[in-house]
Order: sequence, then C-alpha cells, then structure tokens
Amino acid sequence: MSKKLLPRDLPEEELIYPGTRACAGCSFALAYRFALKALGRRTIACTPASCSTVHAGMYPVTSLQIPMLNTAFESTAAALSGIRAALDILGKKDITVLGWAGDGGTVDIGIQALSGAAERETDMIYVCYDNEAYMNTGVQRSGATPYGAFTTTTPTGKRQKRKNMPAIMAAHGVPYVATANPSYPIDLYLKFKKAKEEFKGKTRYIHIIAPCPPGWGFDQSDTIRIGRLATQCGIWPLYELIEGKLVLSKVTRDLVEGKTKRKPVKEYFRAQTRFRTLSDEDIQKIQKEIDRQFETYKSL
Ligand SMILES: Cc1ncc(C[n+]2csc(CCOP(=O)(O)OP(=O)(O)O)c2C)c(N)n1
Ligand code: SF4
Ligand SMILES: [Mg+2]
Repeated sequence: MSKKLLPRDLPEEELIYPGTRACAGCSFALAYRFALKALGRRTIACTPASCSTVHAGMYPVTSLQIPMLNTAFESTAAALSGIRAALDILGKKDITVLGWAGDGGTVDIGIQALSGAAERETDMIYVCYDNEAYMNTGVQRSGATPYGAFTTTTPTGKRQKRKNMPAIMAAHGVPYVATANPSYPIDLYLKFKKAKEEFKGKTRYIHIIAPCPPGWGFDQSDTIRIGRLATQCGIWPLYELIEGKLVLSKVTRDLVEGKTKRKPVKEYFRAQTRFRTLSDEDIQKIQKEIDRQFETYKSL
C-alpha cells in the first residue's frame, strides 16, 4: 500500500511570500500556496481583476515568486492561450500556464474566453477560486452565489441557484475537471500534481471553494472549519471528472459509503451571517436536495 502523504511531506519551498495583502483568514491564499507547491516555479500565472490581484500586490511589490500577467476581467483564458502559443514557439513546453480567477471572472464575465480556450484544447490549468461573490468590489452577487446568500445586490438573499461550472467544463470535453477545498490541502495538492503530470498538454479545470470571512460573515479563525463543514455536509462534494467519468474523492466517498456521517446542512448555513435570511423551510428543502444528490452518488 502506498504511504499516506502528510503535510510535512510536501515540498518545503514556498512560492508565495508571507505577509500578502489578502485578509487574515483568506482561504484562496492558502489554496494558492498549496497549488504552487504542486506546480513548482516553472509556472506562469494569469489573473483578472479580483481579490487575487490585490493578493499578488502592486508593482514593484509582489507576493508571488512566479511571473503573473494581470488581464482585463473577461480575457484570462484568451491570455492563457496566447501565453501558451508563445511558449510553444519558444520551445518552452515544460512551463505550466495557470489561470487563477475568481468566480465572477470565471462563471460570469470570463466564461466566453474560457469556453473558447477549452474548445481550442489550450494546454493550461485553469482555476476558479470560488468565494461565491464579487468580493473585491464589496460583495455583489455572481452566478456562483448560492441560493439564499446575502450580498449587497441580494439584500434579502439570492433567489436563484448557482451555476454548475465543473459540469459546464466537463461538457466541453475537458479531460480533467476537479473540485477542491483548501481545508483538505493534501487532496488539493494531489489534484494539482495529477493535473500537471498526468494530463500534461491538455486543458485542465479545477474549481476551489474559497471561504471568505468578511464576505460570508464568520470569524477569520474559523476558515478551515467552515471549509470542512461545506464538504462534510455535502454542499461542496470533492470529486474528479476524468474524461467525463465521476470519481469521488476519499472524504466524499466516505460520506457516501457511510464510513463517516454527513453533517446537517443547517450547521453550515447557521455558521455564516450571509445566510441569515434563509428560513428553516428553505434549509429543509436544500437538505433534501443534498440527500437526493448523495443517493445518486450511491447508485453510481
Ligand atoms: C470589465 C470590468 N468590470 C468590473 C470590474 C470591477 N471589478 C474588479 S474586481 C471585481 C470583482 C471580482 O470578483 P471575482 O471574480 O469573484 O473575484 P473576487 O474579487 O471575489 O476574488 C470587479 C467587479 C473590472 N475591473 N472590470
Ligand atoms: S475579501 Fe475574502 S476572498 Fe478577498 S482577500 Fe478578503 S478573505 Fe480573501
Ligand atoms: Mg469571487
């Protein structure tokens, strides 16, 4: 049996300097750190306007130790195709081209560029870190904001459901699609490793939940717990879609197989002030949907 990977086994090299401009308790900053441990220094990133731009810093100061191109909101994936083409002409095939964009920059404003790049089978790893709203401009709703969540543009709670972006990417025929969660850093690290090494040369898409203390309304010391709760209650299942085939990751598989007990979604919702207008009735409905989803997983 292969040895279980522990945090101490991960590469020691840090490609993000400590003391970034992200808020204390920001989870995408943590995800980025683990992703770069897997991808290594020979990576060029591309980021649109977002909290991630702030995190990277303003020239000549930066938190990143890799080159990063800051693009207009809608063009991350188009820029990635361009960078890739230039690197290929230069014969620099070993450099990983990484998109690092928020949910607004992915599921709404950047979706056409991403769809085009996926259709062109651009050799890239595209990441959506999903804090479920336009956080950098003060918490406006996005197509990834979940039903019932307060944002400044949904003051009584959003009345629509979120887009299923991993399914949209799988429908493009993208051979490696995965969800990840910074509260499970080893799982996240291994997915980036797999994307880099086993699907080299192809389009790869990783969608990461990114709990955000100020935007979601929880204490900055609770980030890891909130992230874990999202997966433990089934709201954020961890899986891969490999050539379209669903492979559940261990933590979610254990919940499906009953090896660990799924937590009630109520615990997740009531831990965040953004869901303050979500009624108990709404929560029951969502619980039933999650139960049905897990029955489907079981039947697969
Ligand atoms: C075309 C365009 N529209 C609006 C903006 C303003 N803007 C900058 S960052 C941002 C929010 C980005 O949200 P998201 O992509 O979810 O990333 P987050 O800030 O949540 O990390 C907005 C609306 C912009 N820079 N460009
Ligand atoms: S607003 Fe949220 S996502 Fe943005 S830097 Fe702060 S914690 Fe991170
Ligand atoms: Mg966002």
